[in-house]
Amino acid sequence: MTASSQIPPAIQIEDDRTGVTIPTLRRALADNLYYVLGKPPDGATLNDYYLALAYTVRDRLMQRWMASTHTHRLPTIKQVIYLSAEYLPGPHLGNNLMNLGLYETVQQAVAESGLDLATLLACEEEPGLGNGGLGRLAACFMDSLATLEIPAIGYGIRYEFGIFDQEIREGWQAEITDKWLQSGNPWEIARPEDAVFVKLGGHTEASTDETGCYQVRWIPHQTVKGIPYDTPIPGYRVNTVNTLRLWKAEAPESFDLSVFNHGDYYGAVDQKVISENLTKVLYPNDEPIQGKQLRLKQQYFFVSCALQDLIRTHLAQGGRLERFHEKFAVQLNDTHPAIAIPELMRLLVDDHHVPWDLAWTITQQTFAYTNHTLLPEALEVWSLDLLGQLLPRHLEIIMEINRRFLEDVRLKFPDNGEKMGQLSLIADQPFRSVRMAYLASVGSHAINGVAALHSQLLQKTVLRGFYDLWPEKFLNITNGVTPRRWMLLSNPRLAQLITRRIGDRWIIHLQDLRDLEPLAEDPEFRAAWRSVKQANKQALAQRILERTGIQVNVESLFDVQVKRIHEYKRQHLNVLHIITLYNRLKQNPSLDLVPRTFIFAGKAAPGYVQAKLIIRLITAVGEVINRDPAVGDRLKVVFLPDYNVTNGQPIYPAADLSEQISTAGKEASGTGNMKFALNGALTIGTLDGANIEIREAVGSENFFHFGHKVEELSQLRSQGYDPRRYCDHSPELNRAIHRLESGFFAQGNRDLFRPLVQSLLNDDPYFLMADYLSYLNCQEQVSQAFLNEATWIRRSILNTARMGEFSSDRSIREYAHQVWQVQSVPINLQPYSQSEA
Ligand code: 6GP
Repeated sequence: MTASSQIPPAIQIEDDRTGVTIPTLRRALADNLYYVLGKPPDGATLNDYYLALAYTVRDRLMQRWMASTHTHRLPTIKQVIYLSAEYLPGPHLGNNLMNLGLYETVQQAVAESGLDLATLLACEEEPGLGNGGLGRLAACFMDSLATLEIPAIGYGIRYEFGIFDQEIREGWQAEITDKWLQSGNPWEIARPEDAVFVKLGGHTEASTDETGCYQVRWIPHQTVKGIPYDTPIPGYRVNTVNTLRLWKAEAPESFDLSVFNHGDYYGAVDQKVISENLTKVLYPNDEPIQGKQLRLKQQYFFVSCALQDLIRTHLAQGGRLERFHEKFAVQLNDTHPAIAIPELMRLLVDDHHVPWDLAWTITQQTFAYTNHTLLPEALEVWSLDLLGQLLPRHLEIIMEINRRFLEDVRLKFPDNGEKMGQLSLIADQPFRSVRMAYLASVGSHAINGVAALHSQLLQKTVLRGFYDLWPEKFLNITNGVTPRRWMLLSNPRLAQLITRRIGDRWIIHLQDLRDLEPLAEDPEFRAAWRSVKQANKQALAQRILERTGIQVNVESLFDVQVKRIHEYKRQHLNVLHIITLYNRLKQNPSLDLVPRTFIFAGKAAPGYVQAKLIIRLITAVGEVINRDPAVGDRLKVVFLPDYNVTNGQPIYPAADLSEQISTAGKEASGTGNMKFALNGALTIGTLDGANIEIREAVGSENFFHFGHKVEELSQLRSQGYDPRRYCDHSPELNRAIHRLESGFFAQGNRDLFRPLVQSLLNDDPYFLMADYLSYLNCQEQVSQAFLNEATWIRRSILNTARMGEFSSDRSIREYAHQVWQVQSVPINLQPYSQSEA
C-alpha cells in the first residue's frame, strides 16, 4: 500500500482471536495447528499449515461476518438473493488476505515461522462448483456485492464432486474426479440447526375446507434433508462479509428405523445413499443439459431449501409475507433455478394460505431473470412427464400460471390465435414440456441479457413474444469481472506499477484506470510496462515447462485462447491459422515470421465428442510443430491441462493477444475477454458478445476485429451457405484442410480428424470457412503490429486504461439500481465483548 492510499485501512480490534500484529498472527497459527488440527509442529504437513493459516484468517473474518449477518437480517434492510446452480469462486485464502488487507503482514508472519506463503496458498483445492462463464460470473458478482456493501446471500449446491480435473493422456482429455473436500474445507461452517426438508415425488390431494376454501396437499414419495454450509465472502477493505450458503442433501434420518426393524438393513441404508446422491456431483456440461432427472432434482432441491430458509428468517424477524419482495430481491442465474417461481407460489399459497393473486404479485416482484445463452440446445425444457412425477404440485401450479397468462395474452391479442401457441409455457414439440425461459420471463419483473448485442438478440429471437408484450421488463446489463482477483491478486506486478503512478483507488473504482492514458506516451512508463509483461511471460513460461515439458520463447507473441472447448468458440479456427503458418514455413523455411507461442486451455464436456477431438487436434498439431527442427522456436503450440481459476490466474497477465473468435451471435458476453484486456492484452475478436463494447471502449485502433457480423451470417445462411466454396477460392485454406485430411498430424491416420473436416466441409454450422480469410488477414495485422514494440505497448496500456467499465462493480451497481432497488449498508463493528453483552 502506498502512503497516499485513499482506501481506509482495515479496522483493527486487538484480541487473541482477531489481532493482526505479527506476533499475534504467529501465535494464532501455532495455536490453530495444535488445537484445531491436533498436530504438533514437527508432525504437521504443508496442508496442515495451510489449514491452520486458513483458520487464522477465518477467525479474523468472524466478527465482521456475524455483524453483517445480524444487520442484514433486520426487516428494514433489503437483501439480494442470488440463486445459482454454479459457483466458481477460486481459492479463498489469497483473496481473503487481500480483502482484509493482511497479505503482506501474514506473508511476513508466515516467513518468520519458517514457512512460505506462496507454498501454503498452493495447497488450497479450489471449489470447482461450476462449469464456466456463468459460475465464474456468480463469483465475481459475490465479490462485488460484498465490496459495495450490498447485503447478499448466494444460494447454491454443495456438490461433493465439482467439475472434473482434466489430464491430457496421449493427447486426449482424461477426466479425473475432483476431490475438493478430501483434505478438509476450512472455509465452510455446517449449520445442521438450519436444516430444511424438501419433498419429492408422490401425488397431490385437493379438498375444500369448512370455510369453502380450496386447498391442495402434496403427499410426497420421498423427503430429503438439506443441510446448509456457509462460506464467508468478504468485501475488499470493508466490514461487509456476505454469505455463500450451499446445500448438501442428506437422508432425514440416517437409518429408517421402521425398515430397519423389519430386518431390511440394506434397504434402510439405500435410502440414505439415494438422498445423498442428490448433491454428489456437478453435471459437467457447459450449456446444453437436457432431460436428466437428477439434474431437475438438484435444481429443485437447492431452490426449495433457499426459499424455505428465506421465509423462515423473514417470519422469525417479524416480517410479513405480503412484504417478502420488499425484503428480498431474488436473481435467477439463468433458468437453472427457475423452478423457484412455482415453488414460491406453492409455499405462499399451499403452506401459508396467501391468496393466489397476491402470491403471484409477490412472486413477480421478487424475481428477476438473467439469460446467459441463446444456443437453442441450451434452452432448458422439462418434459411434463418427468416434472409431474417429481414435482406433481409444481406441474399443477405451472399449468395454472400458464392458463392465466394465456388468458391475458388472448385479451391483449384477441384476433391472434397463433400468439397463444407461441407464448405458451408448454411446448408440444418434440414432446410436451415446460419452456423454462418462458416460465422465468412470466414470473419475473425484469429480464436481462449479459451484453448489449446479446440482450438485443434475446429480444428479437428467443424471447421476442415476451418483449412485444412487456418491453418495459427488458434491459441489458453487460457482465464485468472483479479487478481484485483478476488484477490485484493475479497480476501483482502490474497492480503495483499502476498504483505507483495513479494511486490505488482504481481497485474499487476501476474507471480511475483512465489516468493511465497520458502515460501511454511516456517512454519510461512504457519500458516499465514492458518489463512487467516480460516478467509475467517468464513466469508462465516456467509453468508451461513444468506442466508440459515444452520450452517456449518469451520474446515470441503469446497468443492465448482459454475457455471451455466448444465448436462455437472455434478453437479449431485458431488451429487452422496455426496450420497455415506452418505450411508457409514448410514452403519457405527462411520465412521471416513473427514468432508466436499459441497457448490453449479449457475443458470439453465428457460427452461432447467433437470438442474432445478439438483438444486432440491441438495436441496433435503441437506434437508435430514443436518437434520440427525447421520451425525452431518460431512457433510453439501448448495445451495447458486443467484450466480452472487457479490455473487461469497466471495466464491472463502473461498474454499478448487474446483470442475471442466465436461465431457472431453465439457468445452471449464472454468474461475472459475482459480479463485479458484489463491485463493489457490486445484482442483479436469477432463482433460478438461483449467484444463489441470492449472494442468501443478501448478504441477500434487498439482492437483487431474480423469476421462476418450476425446479420451477414444470417444472410449467408438464407442464401444457402456452401462452405466448400471458400476452400475452392482460398489455396491456403485448401492446403490447411488437406493437411488435416491427409493424416499428416495423426501419424498417417486419415480417419482421426475426419469428423472435424467433414463437419467443416459439409455444413460448417459455425462458419469457420466463411471467416477464415478475414481471420488470416487480421492475424497478419497483429504480427505487423507486434513488430513495432513501442506502439504495441502503447496500445496495451490504452487497453488497460480504458477497461474501467468492465468491472463487476459496475454491473452490480446497475443491477442494484435498475433491478433490485437495494442500497449499500455499511456495517458497524463493535468489539466482540460489547456485541455479546
Ligand atoms: C455463459 C456464456 O456462454 C458467456 O458468454 C457469458 O459470459 C457467461 O455465461 C456469463 O454471463 N453461459 C454459460 O456459462 C451457461 O451455462 C447457460 O449458460
